[in-house]
Amino acid sequence: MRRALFVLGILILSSICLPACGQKKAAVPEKVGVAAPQQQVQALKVEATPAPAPKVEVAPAPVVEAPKAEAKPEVKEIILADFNTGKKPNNFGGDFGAWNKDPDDATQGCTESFTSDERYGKEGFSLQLDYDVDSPNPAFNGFWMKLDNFDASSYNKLVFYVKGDAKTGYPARFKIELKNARGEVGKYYVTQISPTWAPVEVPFSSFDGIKDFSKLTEFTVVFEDSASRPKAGRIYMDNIGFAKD
Ligand SMILES: [Ca+2]
Repeated sequence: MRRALFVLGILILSSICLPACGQKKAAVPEKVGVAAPQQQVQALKVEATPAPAPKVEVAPAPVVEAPKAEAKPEVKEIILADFNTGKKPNNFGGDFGAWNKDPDDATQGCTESFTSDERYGKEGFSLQLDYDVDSPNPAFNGFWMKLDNFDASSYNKLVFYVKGDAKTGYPARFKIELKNARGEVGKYYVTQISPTWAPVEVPFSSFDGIKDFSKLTEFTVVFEDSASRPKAGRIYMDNIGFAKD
């Protein structure tokens, strides 16, 4: 009986122990055999993991602005005298002519005439002024043009073209004046004289002695014995007017 129980106990233990031992034995090669490929797979996976793309900072393209078309200031201009008819009056009916300080002094004087030989532009005439201030007496003379209360308040400068005559000689400077109905006389010295036509622009603010340009009565040119060298010479003028820019 004891033996039978012992055998039975052995059988029971065997039934419990043997499957567990079998599993242990089988687990050893299984762990070893599976572990290596897993590491390889993991290694491969690591290798296969795509590296993050390096961030390449791209500098922003410089903003290139299209060149802007330069807006030309609108120039408003009116020509009072282009002398293209070759006779008086001016374009607005204003009379003009030469004047002399002392008509009785034959040694000095100024005369006006028209010429197509030295005109500014392709047609018509220009104003020719021949002056002589070579006198034993104080001498000055020049040119006048009536403006008939012309309202120039919407403009801001007097404009004209001037040219000196290289054959006769011409002054380095001469005086111009703008007079108004208030009795103001604005003065300015022109120095842009050369043997070629030169544009002259005199801002109203450059006239000394006049503030009101709403009723202009006269424009004058003055050749002075103190300022004119040579004391006798010739200039040409054309396209006298007003402009605003
Ligand atoms: Ca002309």
